[in-house]
Amino acid sequence: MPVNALVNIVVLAVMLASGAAAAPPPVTSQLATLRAHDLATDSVLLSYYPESTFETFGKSADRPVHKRAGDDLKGDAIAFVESHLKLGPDSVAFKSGYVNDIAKHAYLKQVIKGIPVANAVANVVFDKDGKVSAFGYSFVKPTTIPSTTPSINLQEAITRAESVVNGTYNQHPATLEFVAKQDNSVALAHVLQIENEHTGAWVEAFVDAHSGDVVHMTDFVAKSSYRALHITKQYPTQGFDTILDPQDLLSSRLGWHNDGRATTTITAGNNAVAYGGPQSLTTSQSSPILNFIYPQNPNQQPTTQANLDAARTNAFYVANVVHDFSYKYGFTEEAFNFQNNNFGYGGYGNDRVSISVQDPSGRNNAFFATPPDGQSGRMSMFLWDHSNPWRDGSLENSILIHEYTHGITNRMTGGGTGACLQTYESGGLGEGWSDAMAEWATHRDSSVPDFYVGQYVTNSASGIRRYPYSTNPYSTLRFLNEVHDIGEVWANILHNVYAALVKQRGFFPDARFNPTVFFGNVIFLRNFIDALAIQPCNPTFIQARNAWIQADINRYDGANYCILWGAFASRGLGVDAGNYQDDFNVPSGC
Ligand SMILES: *[C@@H]1O[C@H](CO)[C@@H](O)[C@H](O)[C@H]1NC(C)=O
Ligand SMILES: [Ca+2]
Ligand SMILES: [Zn+2]
Repeated sequence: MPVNALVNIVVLAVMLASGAAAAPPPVTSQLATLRAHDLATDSVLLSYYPESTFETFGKSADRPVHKRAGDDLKGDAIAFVESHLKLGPDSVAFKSGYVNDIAKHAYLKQVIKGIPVANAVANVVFDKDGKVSAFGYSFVKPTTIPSTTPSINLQEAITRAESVVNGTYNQHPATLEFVAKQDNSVALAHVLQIENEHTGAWVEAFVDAHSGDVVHMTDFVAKSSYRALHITKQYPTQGFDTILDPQDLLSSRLGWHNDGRATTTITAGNNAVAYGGPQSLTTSQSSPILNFIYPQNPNQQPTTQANLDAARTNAFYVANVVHDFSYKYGFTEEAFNFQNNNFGYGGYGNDRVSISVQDPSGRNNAFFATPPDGQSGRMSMFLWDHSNPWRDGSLENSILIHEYTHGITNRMTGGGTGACLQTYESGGLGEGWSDAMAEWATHRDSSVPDFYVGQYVTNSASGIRRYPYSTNPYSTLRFLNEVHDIGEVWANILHNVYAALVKQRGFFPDARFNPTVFFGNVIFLRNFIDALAIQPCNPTFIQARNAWIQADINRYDGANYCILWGAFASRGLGVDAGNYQDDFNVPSGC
């Protein structure tokens, strides 16, 4: 091994955290490239994500055409990236990809000396004619490359990661990868997953295979650090319904209680399992005739058997409904969704969502952990103690939808890795999409009232966000370094996009079941889901907006171009917005 591999000591980006305070605020320019992780060792690890470049090609005739004629997505994508970025052969590896009704998506990784670079990725979108319609990449040109032969073995790396993360290696197969660092070097790393059921931690740790330091981390858990606000009494505004056969058999082929191997009569099926207790204890409730009628008694604690059963039933119902309608709009097996059995339609199975209702590991919160395709998403729902009796997060649909949507956005951005919404800015987009999806699901007609999250669980009129929807424009990001605060800005932008589309294109009440009609609320969710697959890894607000514009061109030939631009521009994301400066201009012709 060359000597310089040993002396190339990794400069760990660790800073002392002040007591219990959260990670240090990044300077604005780093919102899009960094994320701090608090470590068990009372220090902070700054993970670096090379900035993504994102090109969209609209419908201009001279956009890049791939050079091959075949129907070989892998070969076409590699050929395009290598030629477009003028790279030598063997610089790019295909990671995942799929074809849907309007586009072909390929997700790739940069390769150096035969080893993939975990955070240097690319995605190419081809339209039906094989023309490139979008291209995102975060490739690097490192100045230092260590030896590709590890100096420390996997077992040592596991021991190191377990102590730094305070958890246990979960036996998911480890890999050896490069990871690009902020100092323009790459580190050779053992990449392995660490979990801690008691703290809810679930990360992918990158342990430098030469120095033994943890140099990078993927956090699979989208944390919801909800704000506790003043408590004003409020009753749930909607009563319980008795819902018959809600499963959509076009999305869930065998219904909600059959995974192709067995039929269940409990809250367990192909898309989700909901049970009371911690994540390790996958029990579920039994109901002999699929008759989940458990009246909730609001005057008793949520932990009574009847109330727990009501909560499990509701969590199972909501997760399956979101599975079914998001499937219709493109979150399919091939697009890395959550199902045990994929019925031969591609993607990895055995990853239904595992919902722990009244999970004892936390309170006044909820989590969703999104590991890569093929490992179950984990939704942890907690009790809330702002009132007496306490309230159950699993009885507030908006919180369930918010959490499940973390799974959708984390899986669809970047091709199923769960590793592409890691920066502050993209993490904030993630929170925004989750609220926007929860809002989308509530609409029953063309009115667009203010939207609140968490009114029930907090027993307060204002809920858990600072505003029902934020009136702050894009430039507010300059002052924010917390993903939920950033998410409020994006959720509000999408709230305005939704309102503009519904105003111009009308409202279709059966949108959950029919994504093919041309109505505002349908167009909104189409572009929402389509854009996730188009945008680059760790997108910025600007790139997320550009992916929406391109998505509309791909599916609707840009029919909503000016509506979208008008709405984005109204919140500061106009054509000349950038560097956290607002711009309110729309393109000429709009
Ligand atoms: C480490 O994990 C244990 C549970 O496995 C927990 O009790 C403890 O508080 C954790 N320590 C830190 C510093 O997070
Ligand atoms: Ca899957
Ligand atoms: Zn969230």
